[in-house]
Amino acid sequence: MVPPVFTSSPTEYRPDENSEEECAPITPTTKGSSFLFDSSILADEIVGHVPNGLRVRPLHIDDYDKGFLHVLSQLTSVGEIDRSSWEWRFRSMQRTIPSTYFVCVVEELDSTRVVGAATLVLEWKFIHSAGSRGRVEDVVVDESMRGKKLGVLLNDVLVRLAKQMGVYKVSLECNDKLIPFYEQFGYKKDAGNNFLVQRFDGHSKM
Ligand code: 16G
Repeated sequence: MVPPVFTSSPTEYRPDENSEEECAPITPTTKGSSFLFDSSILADEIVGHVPNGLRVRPLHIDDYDKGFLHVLSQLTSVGEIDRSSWEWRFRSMQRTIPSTYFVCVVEELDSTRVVGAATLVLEWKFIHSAGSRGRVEDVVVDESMRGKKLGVLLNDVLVRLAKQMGVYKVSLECNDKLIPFYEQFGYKKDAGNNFLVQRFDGHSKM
């Protein structure tokens, strides 16, 4: 049985008035950890079957040296991220309360390389009884590992994780040609709703 982590219950989070939580501490489950989130959240029921030689785990602070950013660069622009920027971003994501960032990676055990990644972001709301919405982001598999269904593995993990977290919906953005791929995990075009964007990075997409 996977322990419930955060449900949509508004009673779930009750910081002690005298605690130091106002300055965004590391959450109890990640205190002293180098994982982005508590690895017990990725229990067998969430992860499912993983091919031999691989494992699915939370992002780790050492993944800076294990190819995580190289994998992300196969999705979009990553830019220059030095080690201190990496650590700052990692720790700030790790400290969110309630936990917000669930970056999951596929690691190749022999090489300890990161060969796939996908992120569930929880957006905490007032609507839906102070509930949360899930957003699936930055799903990418290293080019050397394509065709092994690691994208399916990661998406299955994130949908199960989103349900476990108690989100009222989970959504993602993708280009037209990937719609059939994502439909297999239960996503549908949201009839009548559209994704609108303004870009400030000078990139345009057809
Ligand atoms: C895709 C990704 C999105 C990512 C974006 C980056 C999935 C399901 N979607 O839409 O998460 O942020 O690409 O592209 O992985 P951008 O750099 O043009 O925003």
